[in-house]
Amino acid sequence: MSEYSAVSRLAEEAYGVFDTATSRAKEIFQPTVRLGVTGLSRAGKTVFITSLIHNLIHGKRLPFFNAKYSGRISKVYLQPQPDDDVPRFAYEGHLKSLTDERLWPESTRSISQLRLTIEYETTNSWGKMFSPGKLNLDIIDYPGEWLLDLPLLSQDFATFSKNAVEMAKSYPRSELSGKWLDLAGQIDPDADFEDPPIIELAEAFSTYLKDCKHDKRAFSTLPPGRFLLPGDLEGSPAVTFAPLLNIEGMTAKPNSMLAIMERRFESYKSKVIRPFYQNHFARLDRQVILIDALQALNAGREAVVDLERALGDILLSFNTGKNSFPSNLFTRRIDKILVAATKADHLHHESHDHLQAIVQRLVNRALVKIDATGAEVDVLAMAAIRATKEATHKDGDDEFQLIVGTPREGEQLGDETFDGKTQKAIFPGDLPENSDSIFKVVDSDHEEEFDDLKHLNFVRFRPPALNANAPKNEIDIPHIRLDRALEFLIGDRLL
Ligand SMILES: Nc1nc2c(ncn2[C@@H]2O[C@H](COP(=O)(O)OP(=O)(O)OP(=O)(O)O)[C@@H](O)[C@H]2O)c(=O)[nH]1
Ligand SMILES: [Mg+2]
Repeated sequence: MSEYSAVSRLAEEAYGVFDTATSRAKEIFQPTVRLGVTGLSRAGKTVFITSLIHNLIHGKRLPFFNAKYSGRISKVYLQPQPDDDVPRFAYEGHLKSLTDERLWPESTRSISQLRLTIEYETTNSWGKMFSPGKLNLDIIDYPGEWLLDLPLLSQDFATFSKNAVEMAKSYPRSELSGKWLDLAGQIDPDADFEDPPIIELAEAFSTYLKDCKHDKRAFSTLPPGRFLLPGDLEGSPAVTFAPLLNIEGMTAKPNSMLAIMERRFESYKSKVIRPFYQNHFARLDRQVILIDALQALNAGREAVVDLERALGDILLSFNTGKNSFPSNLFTRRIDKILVAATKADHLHHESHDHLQAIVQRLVNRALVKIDATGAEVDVLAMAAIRATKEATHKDGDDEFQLIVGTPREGEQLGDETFDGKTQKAIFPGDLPENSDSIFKVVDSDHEEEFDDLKHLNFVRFRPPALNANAPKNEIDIPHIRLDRALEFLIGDRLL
């Protein structure tokens, strides 16, 4: 069976399971939006979902979320989640760490979900004759690394190897891939299978992927995603393989190194990627992709180039690209995608639109590269939780726009190291109104610095002081533009 028909059958199976008459009937009586929230690790998924849930249930400041602002939402509450085999999103625990300890939630490394029900008054007079509107909102948090695996479904081991090796040989990843490539060069694909060299090679390959991830140039992730976060699979054959060199056109001899690698690669597809695709991805209706654009801008040109590439890869999975063959099967359902640059509270509000414009341009460029069609894509610069306030400092005729917050312990700015307890006013600098200079650097084919960004001061802050002892419904989580995100994502389903 060709790769194409393999994937199209997979898609049919997935829709066959979920698009049955019963589930369609359920959908009429219990309208549900399945909202996926993803982003590479540390992008801000957990913080975003925690704030979104809290603000939906208790929020008071959501002027651009029409249904709420116009008073049509009567009640929002948590419900038992629909899938019993998926971990629950630990909303209460995350909220507690934010409010009681002023600590950001711990990193979450797997999928989780939660269901909210929104009761609202419809604007439609026909609807009003029946009962108040009710919308279930299923929120699914999953690592963006898993998304980057989806293109592997359409690849065989030789293609996967070729892509991975090409990427590893190109600068700057070539600085990190030497050990693995050397070892790979010593493997004879025709030799009889032996576990120790495969384990050694797979470890060197994982180390290379992890080094890329942790490099200060903030590279985004390369597949296979579970090599970074293997969880229960750690040590199992499905995550113990690695790309091989020069195997194009080769037919694997039985029981050879190549044969075993091919088999394990196929197991990874069938045991890891395919269940994620069928059980979760294929069932999403709307999607938020969080990106840490500020971190990439701060890290320099390579990081921005890499972010743009990763964004293209991610958007491709949502079938915004018509060239990728499986893509048109992927997004039968997803009709709206929000790309949100989180952590805009690191900048003064005058720069928020500039950040949004930079992200819009990154997204447009990524969409052009993948020849996009399909879902509606919107872009937002926002902060799910606003950790800073704003202030102005006057020095003679000059006015400086400052942000005020508690920098995290150990953060540095100039000669100062912060203690994590004291509130500070910081001049964050502003992003240029016109991003041409930034993209000129991005498009240059050599190491170059962002001259326009040199004056920026990025400091990571602790969460804001929230009134921890107050009843939950009185805790107001400040945000930037979360209401606009809500309006884009579910506003049309609350009419
Ligand atoms: N100031 C500010 N910082 C944020 C915001 N959202 C996230 N952060 C920072 O980004 C870090 C990562 O946020 P998380 O929500 O845990 O990110 P994640 O995508 O869930 O990360 P993983 O679970 O590791 O994949 C936090 O620890 C905060 O330091 C925000 O709205 N404002
Ligand atoms: Mg998380």
